[in-house]
Amino acid sequence: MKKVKHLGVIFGILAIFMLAACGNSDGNAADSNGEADYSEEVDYTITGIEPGAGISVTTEKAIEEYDSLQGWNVELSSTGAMMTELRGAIENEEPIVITGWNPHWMFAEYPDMKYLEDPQGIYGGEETLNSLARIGLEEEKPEAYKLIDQFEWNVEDMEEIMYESEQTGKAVEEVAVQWVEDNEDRVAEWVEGVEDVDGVEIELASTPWDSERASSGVLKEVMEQKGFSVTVTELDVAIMFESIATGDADATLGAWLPITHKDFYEANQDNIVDLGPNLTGAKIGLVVPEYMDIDSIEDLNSK
Ligand code: PBE
Repeated sequence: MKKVKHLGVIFGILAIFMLAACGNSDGNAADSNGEADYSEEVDYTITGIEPGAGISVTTEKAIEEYDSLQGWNVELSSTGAMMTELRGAIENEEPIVITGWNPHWMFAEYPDMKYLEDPQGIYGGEETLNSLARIGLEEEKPEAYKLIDQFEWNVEDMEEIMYESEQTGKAVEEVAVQWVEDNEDRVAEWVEGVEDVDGVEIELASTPWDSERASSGVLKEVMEQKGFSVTVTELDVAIMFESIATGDADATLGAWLPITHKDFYEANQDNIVDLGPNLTGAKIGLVVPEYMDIDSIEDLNSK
């Protein structure tokens, strides 16, 4: 009699589990349509990067603007930690929503990922990476200004350096120096009409991401070949903009515009010289693995 009772309880529990899993063979959380409720599975959390990053600020805005993201939060830590969580999720085919961008090696390493559509355009469309100079650089160090103004390359160049560094474990800066050696024709265009100098000092402000380690590393090498003495300093995005505006630094290659660094740009735009894009076709947004059966930020569910 006792045994039978227990069996009844067990069957009851089983039935509840089977109902919960209905229409969802993985047994994961399901919404009222019987589809996997990824939002609940990821605990309404976007896996993000460093707190000071433009993409982190933009993601806070997305959480404010999208009904589907009400009650969500973005977990801010570091790019390295986000990549570790992404790897773990993909290995187990678990859902994850990350803050993603190009240029980066994440899409070379994990090709089966997609940007979620962003109908409200919070993350913008195509981003450019702009070069900014301090006011007065053109007059005081014209050869530096000219070279920085002539520097431009593309997403594939930058990603090549980033991916090789990731694969080989070599520092991005070291791979950048090699890239300069291997791409003489490209470099020749940037230094066209630039006279050699004798130890003119240049302070390049940068940010702590491999994309900017690559561009700053390439420019530093090219400038040093022309006789400049270049220091690259990695700063928080906000400080990077301020350092150009106050004249503490001469220039940066790392302004992601018009969206990613919008607030920082607008706060400083009267005190900086915008030399325009050194790279076009960059992008930021929310990224998920292909095996997640959603296409848009609006396919997520509020808490
Ligand atoms: N990023 C890469 C940075 C700039 C470089 C997109 C992560 C950001 O500020 O969001």
